[in-house]
Amino acid sequence: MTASETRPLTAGRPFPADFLWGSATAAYQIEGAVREDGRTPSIWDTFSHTPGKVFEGHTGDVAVDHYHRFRDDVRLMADLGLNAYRFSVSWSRVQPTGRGQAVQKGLDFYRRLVDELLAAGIEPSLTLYHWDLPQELEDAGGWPERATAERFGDYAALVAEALGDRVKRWTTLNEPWCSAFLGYGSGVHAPGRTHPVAALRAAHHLNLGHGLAVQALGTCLPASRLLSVSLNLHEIRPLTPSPEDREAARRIDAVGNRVWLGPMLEGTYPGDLLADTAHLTDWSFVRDGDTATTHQPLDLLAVNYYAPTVVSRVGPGARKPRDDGHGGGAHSPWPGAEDVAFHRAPGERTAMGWPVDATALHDLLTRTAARYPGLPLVISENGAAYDDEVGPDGTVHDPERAAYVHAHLDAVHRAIADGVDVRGYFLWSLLDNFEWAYGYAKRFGAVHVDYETLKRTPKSSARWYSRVARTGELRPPGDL
Ligand code: IFM
Repeated sequence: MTASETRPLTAGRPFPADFLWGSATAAYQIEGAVREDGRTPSIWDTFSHTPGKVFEGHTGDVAVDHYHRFRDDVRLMADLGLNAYRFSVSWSRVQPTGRGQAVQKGLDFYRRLVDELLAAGIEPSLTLYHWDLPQELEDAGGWPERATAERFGDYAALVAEALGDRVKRWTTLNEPWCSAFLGYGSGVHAPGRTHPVAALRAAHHLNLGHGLAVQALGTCLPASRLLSVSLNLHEIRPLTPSPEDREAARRIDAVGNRVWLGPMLEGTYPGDLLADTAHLTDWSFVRDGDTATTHQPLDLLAVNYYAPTVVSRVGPGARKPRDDGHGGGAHSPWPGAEDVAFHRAPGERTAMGWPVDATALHDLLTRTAARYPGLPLVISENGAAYDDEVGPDGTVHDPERAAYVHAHLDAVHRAIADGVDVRGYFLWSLLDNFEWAYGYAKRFGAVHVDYETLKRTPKSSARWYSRVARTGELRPPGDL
């Protein structure tokens, strides 16, 4: 029995005193103001304006207008008692062509945002890249090309020079798996390309870009900096204990998780990944010295978790369920795993159709900590979409979201009790926002946004999370 299993389930669960209680967002999902102050299109502007790519043609043109309302949004966080906020910088707002001079107005926006956060006692946590590549860099070849990684290193230096005096917590990439494999493999994300080799090349250049960015941040930032990367690590479960299904799990672990963990944290690509994809590429785009560059010291590993991945192996010609929770489509985002089928775990689901399973988060944290001892973890995203409605009295009652977050925070607490060093939790998301290919149809916010008026209304789950953050103690939603 582990330490965590000996606690009574009804007791309040105290978290470490310096635990970060945050919320998270990303630039394209909330900012709007896409043509203001020198910003130029990113791949998501182009993609969302391409008919048929995003639900009902929704775009991030206005999003939730955070660019103009950031002071109100910081006040909302302060009112909720949060002590940390994770946001991303829009590359095309601060360096519109993806190279060369910075645009001061763009940088000034982030300076004002950070100053407002610091004044409110909220620690900023800055992500350099949350999927919105400047379109000009995509036109030059995008992430499948090495030059994009080099540009990303330069961009990291530019942002660090501008904000390094104010921001201590820096994350290079958010969920590079989505950038590479949904963006260039299945094509359900921008830029919408569908070639497995382009996706693998993109993965390597994202790893390389990460390494170059960490080097640049190390040079430009004071020693007190904390550097990380946010990975959507897949907690993979074989459908049955059969050797075939375990082999399917191994393949997905290789192309879902170890394609990042290997080069970033161990300085090498996993041999089994190279073998699984040998029919597609010889990986000659990885040059001598690259995996030394990708392998840079990090202060934290940031983990995004929503749901487990259940897989089985299918024989040639068999019907293959493709419900991996990433939008389906004709093209697979899993190169080298062509004979793997995806299954939805039974039981409760969120509005995304994703199963609710907090035990998988505990397993993911303990397994990751065992593999990388001494590297603290932070949950940089966790949360759930539900079909929230505004009641006749103007309030939004979302008990399912509070229950989801409670169960996952309980899993984090159990992991900490079991010896895992988890430093914080960032709820995805602060606000309802543009959920990529789903447009505004899926609401992940703790704060409801009326998309007609842009009015913000904290949901009941936000009030519950606020009590947890203020007291530093987890209690079930019904107890508060
Ligand atoms: O909205 C996204 C976010 O941008 C990245 N992680 C998953 C979230 C929910 O799909």
